[in-house]
Formats: sequence, C-alpha cells, structure tokens
Amino acid sequence: MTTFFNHQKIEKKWQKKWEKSDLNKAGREKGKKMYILDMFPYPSSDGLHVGHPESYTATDIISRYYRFKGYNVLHPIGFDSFGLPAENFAIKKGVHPQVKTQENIVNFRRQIKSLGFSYDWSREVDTSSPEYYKWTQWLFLKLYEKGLAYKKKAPVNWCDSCKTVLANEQVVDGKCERCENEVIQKDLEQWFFKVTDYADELLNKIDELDWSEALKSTQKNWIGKSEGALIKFAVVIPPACRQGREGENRPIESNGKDSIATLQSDNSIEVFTTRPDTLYGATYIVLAPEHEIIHNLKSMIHNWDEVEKYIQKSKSKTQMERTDLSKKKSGVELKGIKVINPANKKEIPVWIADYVLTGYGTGAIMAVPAHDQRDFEFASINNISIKYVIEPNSIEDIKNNHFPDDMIAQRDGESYDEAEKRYLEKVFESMKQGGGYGFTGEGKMINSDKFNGLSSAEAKDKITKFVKGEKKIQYKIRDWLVSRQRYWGAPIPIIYCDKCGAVPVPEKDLPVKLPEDVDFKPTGESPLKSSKTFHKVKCPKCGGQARRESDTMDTFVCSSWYFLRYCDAKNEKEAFSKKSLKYWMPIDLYIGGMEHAVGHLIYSRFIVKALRDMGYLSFDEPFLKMRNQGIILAEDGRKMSKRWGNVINPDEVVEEYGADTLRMYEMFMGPLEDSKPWSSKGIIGIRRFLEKVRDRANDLYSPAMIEKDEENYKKLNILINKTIKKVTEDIENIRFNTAISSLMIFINESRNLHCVDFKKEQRIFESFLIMLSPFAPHICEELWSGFSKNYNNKKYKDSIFKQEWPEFDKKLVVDDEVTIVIQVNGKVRESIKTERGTSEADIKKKVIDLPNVKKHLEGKKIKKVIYIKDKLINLVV
Ligand code: ANZ
Ligand code: ZN
Repeated sequence: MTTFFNHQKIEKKWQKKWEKSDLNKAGREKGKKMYILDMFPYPSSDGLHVGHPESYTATDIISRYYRFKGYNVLHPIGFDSFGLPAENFAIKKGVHPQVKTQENIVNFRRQIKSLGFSYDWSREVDTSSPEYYKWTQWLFLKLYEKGLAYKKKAPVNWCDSCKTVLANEQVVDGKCERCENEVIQKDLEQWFFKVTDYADELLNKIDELDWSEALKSTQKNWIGKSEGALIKFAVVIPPACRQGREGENRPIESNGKDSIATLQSDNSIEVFTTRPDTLYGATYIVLAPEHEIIHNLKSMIHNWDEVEKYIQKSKSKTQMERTDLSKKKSGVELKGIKVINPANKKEIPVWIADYVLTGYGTGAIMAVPAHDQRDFEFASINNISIKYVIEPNSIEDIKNNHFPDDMIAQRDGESYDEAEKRYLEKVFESMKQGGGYGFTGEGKMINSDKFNGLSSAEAKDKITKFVKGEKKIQYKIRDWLVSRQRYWGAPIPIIYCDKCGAVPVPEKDLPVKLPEDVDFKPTGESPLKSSKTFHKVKCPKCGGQARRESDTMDTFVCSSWYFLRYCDAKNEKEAFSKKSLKYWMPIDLYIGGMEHAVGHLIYSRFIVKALRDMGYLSFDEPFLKMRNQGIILAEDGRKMSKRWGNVINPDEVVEEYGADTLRMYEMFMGPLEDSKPWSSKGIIGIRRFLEKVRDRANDLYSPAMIEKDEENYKKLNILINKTIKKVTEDIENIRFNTAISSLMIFINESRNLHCVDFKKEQRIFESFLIMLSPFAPHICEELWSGFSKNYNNKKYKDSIFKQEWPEFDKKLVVDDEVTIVIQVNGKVRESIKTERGTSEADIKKKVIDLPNVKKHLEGKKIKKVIYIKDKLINLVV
C-alpha cells in the first residue's frame, strides 16, 4: 500500500540542516571546477513564477551531479534589484524603492530556499546595494578611462510613458519593452558604451560557443555584418551657385567615425551599398531626412518649403513605420540638385525619403529600383526610371530572389511544380523586357558598359575600384546607450565643472550613493536633479563649484558583470581579484531565457572583452555553454497571465505536493528547451512516483518474508547498471525528462526482483537513490538517513550528497536483446527478438511455431539445425 509522506515536515527539516552545513559552498580555488550559472532574478512583487524553478532546477541538478563527481562547484544566486517597477511603485504608492525592493528580495529568497536549490548563499549579490554598485561605478570609470564610455548628442529612443531613453535592445518592434508605448526619436546628450569597437570579435567568436543555433543566429543578426562599399556621387553645382554664393555650400566638418555623411570637401555625397555591382542601375539617390547635407544644399534647393515640411513630418514617425516594407514609401525630390552616377557619368536626381535611416551606413543610398524592392516601389510611385543591370543565370535563381512574389495559380490538371515553372518563366521574360518584376539575386552583368558579361560577384570589386570607391564593412549593432533619466539605478560617477569639463569621480570616493531626498515623479528630467544634497559637489580637480551627473545607469550595466562578482563576492578592495577569475571563469554552463539573446548576452560579452583588454582577466568569452529553457504554458495551452487567471503559483504547488514533486515535474514535462503546457495530472503522477520510491525504501528498512531468488539479483544488477549509464549520460547532456523516465522504469521493474542476499539489494537501491537525489533532494536525503537505523554504517549518518556518484560496469550494459534471423533451408522466413545468449534448444522451441516458419516446415522433418549464437538459426528440412 502506498503511504503518504509529510513533505512539508521533511523538506523544512533538511533545508535547515543543509543551510547550517557547508554542503553547497564553493570550495577553495583548487582542483577541477565547474561554474554553473542561473540568470539572477529581478525581484518583482509577484514573486517567483513557474519559469524560475524550471531553469533553477536544471542548474541545480547539474551542480549537484558535478559535486558528486568530485568537482569544486560554484553555483551562486543574487538579485538584479535596480529597475523601473520598484520605482514606478514608489511613484504610485509613495513607498521608497529601496523598501519595496528589500521586501521583494525577502520574499524571493524564501521562495527560492523553499525549493531546495543548492546555491552558495554566502556569495549572494544585490545590485542595488552600495557594496555592489560601487563596483558598477568603478566599471564605468574604467571604461571611461579607456575611451569606451563617452557622451554624445544623438537621436535616441525615447519612451514618453517611462520618461526615459532606451537602448536599442529595449525597443521591440518600435515599442518600449516595458510599457509597450510607441518609442519616438529625440536628440539628446547621452552616455554610450562603445560596443561597436568589438563588433567584429563579438561576431566571429559566436561560432566557437556551445550555444543553440537559434541563439547564435539571433545574436549574429543583431550584430549584422554587411560587406559593401562607400561610393561618392559628385553634386552638380548649378552655375549660379558656383559664383558668389560659395559660402553657403561649403563643406561642413565631419564629426567622427559614427557620424552621418557630410558634404565631402569635394562636394559629393557618399553612399553605403552592399551591391556596388548594380551601380549602372542606380537611377537616383536618397538621403535620410535627418541628413546634415540637406541644410548645406539649402540655397540650391528650389522647393525648400516642401522639403522642410517633409523633414518635420518624418520626425514624428517611429522607426517601425519608416522601415515597414508594407507601408507606402513617401519622399520629396530636392529640386535643383543633381548628382553624377560615377559609373556612367549620368546626372540623376536626389530625393529625401524616410525609408532611408540616419545612423546606418552613411544615411544616404544609391537607389537601384530594378534590384531592390523598396527602391522599386519608390521609383514606380514617383516615375523614376528603372534599369536592369543584373540578369539571373537560371530560372532556379529567380525563385527566391524576385519581387513582387505573386501567388502561383495552378491550372486544371497542372502540378504545382509545373505552375511554378510557368510563373518563373513569365517573371524572367518580363525582367528581360525591363518591367514588372525586380531581381535581387546575383547573376550576369548587363547594361554596364565594359563590365557586361562578368558575374555580379566579380563586378563588385571591379566597379568599386573603377569609381574609386572604398570597400567597407558595416555593422548594424550600435553603441550601447547606458544613461537613464530615472532614480532607481546606479548613479553615473561623473562630475561637471565649468573649468575642467567632465571629471571622473576619484575611485576613493566611490560609491556615489543614491540620495534619499528626491522627487520620484518622472518629468523627463533625472529625479536626482531634485535632490538638494546630491547635485552640488566640489570639482575633484580644481576644487571649484561643480555638479554631479544626474543620470543613472541602465540596469543592464549591473547585470553585465555580476557573474564576475560571484567569483569574489566579499572583496571590499576590488570588484574581483584576478586570481579568483582565473580559477572560476569562464562559466561552464549558463541557463536562462531566450529573451536575453541580444541585450544581456551581448553586453556581458562586451564587458568581458573590454576588461580583458585592460588586463583584468585573461579569457575571451564569459559563457562557454548556454541553454535556453522553454516557456511553461498554462494548462489551457495559453501563456500564463494574470489577465486569463491561469497562472500557477509555485508556492501553492510546493505546499500541496512538495518541492521535490514540483522540481521533478518541471523536469519531466519535456525537453528543457521546449515550451510545454502545465498538467495537474502530470504533477500527481510524479508525486505517486516519489511515494513508490519511499515504499521501496520501507521494504528495505524492514525486509519482509518474500520469496527470493538468486536469478533476480543478476537481473536487478543489470537493470541498475543500465540505469546508471542512462541517467549519467542524460544529466551530462541536459536531458532530464528521459533521465527521470529511466529512474521510473527502475522502480517499476525492480519491485519484483527480490534477492536472497538482502544487502545486495539494498546497495543497488542506494545507487538509485543517489541518482534520484539531484532531482528530489529532500526525500532522498530523508530515505538515505533512514538506513542508519538498520545498517550500522557511518555513511548513512552523513548526507547523501557527500556520497560518490555510482559507476556502471561496462560488461553489464551491453544491449541484451538481439535479433535473430530465422531461415528455412537457407531462405529467410522470419526474425525474432530474444535475450542475448539464448541457447539453441530454447530458440528452436520459440521459432518453430512462428506462422511463416510453421508453413515451411509443414509435413517435413527437421534434419539439421545450424545456429550462430545471437545472430541466426537455419532449419534444414
Ligand atoms: C544599392 C543596392 C542595390 C542595395 C541593390 C541593395 C540592393 P544591409 O544588408 O542591411 O546592410 N542602405 C544603406 N544604408 C541605408 C540606410 N541608412 N537606410 C536604409 N537603407 C540603407 O543593406 C545594405 C543596403 O541597404 C545597401 O545596399 C543600401 O541599398 C541600403 F540591388 O545599395 B543597397
Ligand atoms: Zn574643476
């Protein structure tokens, strides 16, 4: 009979004991190590959701496993505790963010502890504590020293609801990641980290990492490398302007690397293109409405009013609206201005249109309507000529490289392939006639003077050279905007002095503490400005009156280095010692959500590379192996949401079924990386399994008189060895659901395999219990300690987690089922699965009654049997 066990009592008891022990503490920095990391939580007021135990159980299993295997394991946790929600709560309820945050942390800590995770709590970090943010500020100063933190005025993402700027990574589909408000562009002076200095390395190293392909490609696309060329188009200056009014179109100064193009000193407009091979097809050029050159050309533009109006209008549009392929493209021609296509020396018009963005490439493009869809649509609306310069090599090439992509209609009796072929031929024909469709692929050069006949690939370099263009690699990734106009973050440690300019706060004066006397109400101005005590300060250089920077740092700065702090969390003199990083880093396994693919993971990689180049550490990449847990859906298959009232609260599950059951259930739901729906039935199934395990232990504590068999031992021994092999391999490969299946099979099959030698049976169960313990630590520890009553062995007084991981015997795990081919007179008639080593007599008995064998034996006498053990039996009649 299955008996209920009191999980609440058992779990509390062991959690207390473990906390007092040093079982989970990382050891001294020697020997083989494993650093297993979770993404630390933001302590929201909602508490843990079921997604947290999913990844936290996974890393807990791995951590416990490697401890069993004798590794020195670092498995830390902390709180990412700065951020908007606590501040918004403060604004609404008047409770200081510090108070609310600490309250939430207490709740989170309680919840996490109630799940029995084996964290080393002595290394807990809390990013909003001065002991931590002191070092976040130190990091800022180090980056500043190296020129990797800089301030500049630039068009930035502004959320008018959160009243703060946002990093590009925090804008999702043109909306604020937090409040889903449309993000607008504002020209503001802000702090940036120079992530772009590392763009190349950030991209190239991705392939060396053990990350999922999805994660790798998301990050690669975000970094977005394009190889192309910069090509100059000379501006044709009308004679009237050439005389007398020169002052007005003099070249303006270039403002550095990241700037948009300016009117070059040779009076030209530079474009960035990935298709220099299409230059002969460039029939106009387009400037982004923000392009500075427009103002330099003002005196030559006849329709200035119209141009100015358009520039104004585009300011109110979001990036999403501007780049959406399905939206109609608008624009205005700069009348009076022409440029010269440097390939064929033809004069072509200049337009401004907001489908060209500032801040990418040069903010100007050469438009090739025959080979680019946006240009095609724009040219069609505005009656600009379309010129084909690339011809597809084959119909196949057109398939995925043409626009518009029409529906393919099948005719009666026509197969899809035939219809598609007919369609592609039509597209090809109309391209040759020069209309209707555009071609975006590579092909053969046409209408391009001396380059005709070359492949477009060859022509790229040749045309670039011919027009004295410059090869150029362009990245999509931008520098990281790190300043925020909010209160609840780490203050940026900079002081402004009228005499000395921006002066970094000396390291000895860190941390720059957050003042308490502030008005939280977001006004778009930093709340720190409202503090009387904070703002005014003496200049560290000249001692004169100066003022502090009042912006705070993006919380992603705090989380870009927390994993380094864990290595040396108590260090008061440094952010971390080189020695501790040398031993613990890089991280051997990191598990967390896919939503951090482009933000956190890129920032952390950047910070590590920057610190490496400053000599603080000596590895290139922080996260060698990364896995993303899947989303746990509600029982109804939808996302869990308060709105639908389908949220499962882990606290309730722990109370009713226990932490062990919740942990195991979440691991059993399916592969870690899949999204999967919750099932109340499933959770009960796991609970029953744990009860069965406990029943088995009970049997072994006080052996009842059951019929016992020596053969059983053999079988049981094979079973446990196979289970050890499977569970070990599965844990190492993060396949917890199948590991649990094997553990379940063991319990079901071992139930009737009682042995004469009772101790042997008990020892086998011990191995099983050790394997189960990373999944269900409390009940396993409890059952383990139960042996101490009946068995006089010291080890049962010790924790199960001090034991060794069981090893399997290779000889016992070879597959014991073989397939035997059955022949009658040398002809294959059947096959049969049987146990390895079955004797000739047994096999003969088994096969003669198989239908297809029987048929061929009918009325005949078996003269001879040829048996090749475990392979074949041939009956000769
Ligand atoms: C001419 C051309 C012909 C282009 C052709 C494409 C196809 P990726 O791959 O994303 O780097 N472009 C350049 N700067 C731009 C900007 N600031 N805003 C909008 N579009 C811009 O794309 C590079 C291509 O995007 C460039 O190559 C340019 O158009 C356009 F058959 O130049 B191409
Ligand atoms: Zn000064």
